Amino acid sequence: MFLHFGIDTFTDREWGDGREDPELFNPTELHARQWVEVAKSTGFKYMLLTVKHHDGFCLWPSAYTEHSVRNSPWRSGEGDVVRDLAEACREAGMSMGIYISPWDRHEMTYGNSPVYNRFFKNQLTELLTHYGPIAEVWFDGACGEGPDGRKQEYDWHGYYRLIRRLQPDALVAICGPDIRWVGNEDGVARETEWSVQDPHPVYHDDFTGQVWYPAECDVSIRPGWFWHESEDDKLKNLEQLLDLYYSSVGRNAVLLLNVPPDDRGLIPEPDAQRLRELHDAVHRAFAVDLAVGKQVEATGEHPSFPASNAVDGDPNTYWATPSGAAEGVLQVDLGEPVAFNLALMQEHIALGQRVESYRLEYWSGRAWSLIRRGTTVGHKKIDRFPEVTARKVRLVIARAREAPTIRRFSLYRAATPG
Ligand code: FUL
Repeated sequence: MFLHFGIDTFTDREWGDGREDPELFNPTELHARQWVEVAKSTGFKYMLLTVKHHDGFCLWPSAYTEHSVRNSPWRSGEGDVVRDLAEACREAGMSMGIYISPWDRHEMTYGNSPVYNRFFKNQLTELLTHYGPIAEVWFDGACGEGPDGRKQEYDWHGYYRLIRRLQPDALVAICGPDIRWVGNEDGVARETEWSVQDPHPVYHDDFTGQVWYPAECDVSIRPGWFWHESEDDKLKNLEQLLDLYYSSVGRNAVLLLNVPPDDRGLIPEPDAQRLRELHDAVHRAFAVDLAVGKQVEATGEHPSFPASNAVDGDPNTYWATPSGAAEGVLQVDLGEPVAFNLALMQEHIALGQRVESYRLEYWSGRAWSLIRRGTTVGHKKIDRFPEVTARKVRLVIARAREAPTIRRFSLYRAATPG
């Protein structure tokens, strides 16, 4: 869950200019536990808070600036939103990440590169040492200074080294080496989505070979990233959110869905309600795996990794073709004609991402008929299609970079939403 919250929440803007008075920051009921409760009960895995957006206003009492919650009336300047969220996450067993904007419109030293880099690293150090484990550091790439604006050379390598030293398990996202921005803010991955990528120019300059660099899809439940009263009735509907789920999670990516707290400091009830609807719909769709435990046959089966591993319901086992065999067919006999409209596939990504091209087919009684053609699978691929009723279904892997490894092949019948 992405949480855009800050001075913009009180000024009705998307990008503050850094001249906002900290006096404006005054959430009346801020309760980070409510954010975490909403997230946890609707299936989210981690929280990512805008601890500093482009306006430079810090949600924690940074010792390096006056532009923070410390000079706000909220809790008489004694509050710390980052601490509140860290505690709520710890209690709930939820991970927490931070979005900290490198572009800082308030900070006077911005543009004086070495000085600002020191300032930025000092702020990172506060965040990475005072709040327990940080799972993700999210660096967006926005800068609206324009051609005549201040020019700051970021010390990316220095930032990464600092993060690796202080929080070795933290993933560095977007302008960073671990998690790749999918390239749009619409929550939509490509049909072909490789987690294996050429080295990222920001970081892997001197690296030859390929890197594991999976995609994350960020998108907001509302038109804007920050809360605006005028958008209270402009939430995405269930169908739109389900589409986003299938076009991100269903395409080998992570969905980072933004749900902005309001000026009370709470996630508004309509947003929470919409998340419950999404959670219920996803759970209903994937409640019964129609392929699990069914009879399978395969052409291309490694003796130690039989095809039945793909339908045994165990995420730790997988079907593999013999070494060097970059194609294979997994055929499932459902025992009787069964209706389904979703297929879910997963590769055993501990061995990399390999599948380049596949087909889903069903036996019509006379011939194999095409349901869907696909390219990449990766961690997870979900295909949606008009309902098919058949007893025999097969996954034909037509091409792979190495012997494919499939840890899951599942079929479902989802109700159409609405
Ligand atoms: C961008 C920012 O400019 C937007 O305001 C928003 O925070 C988005 C997620 O990242 O870079």
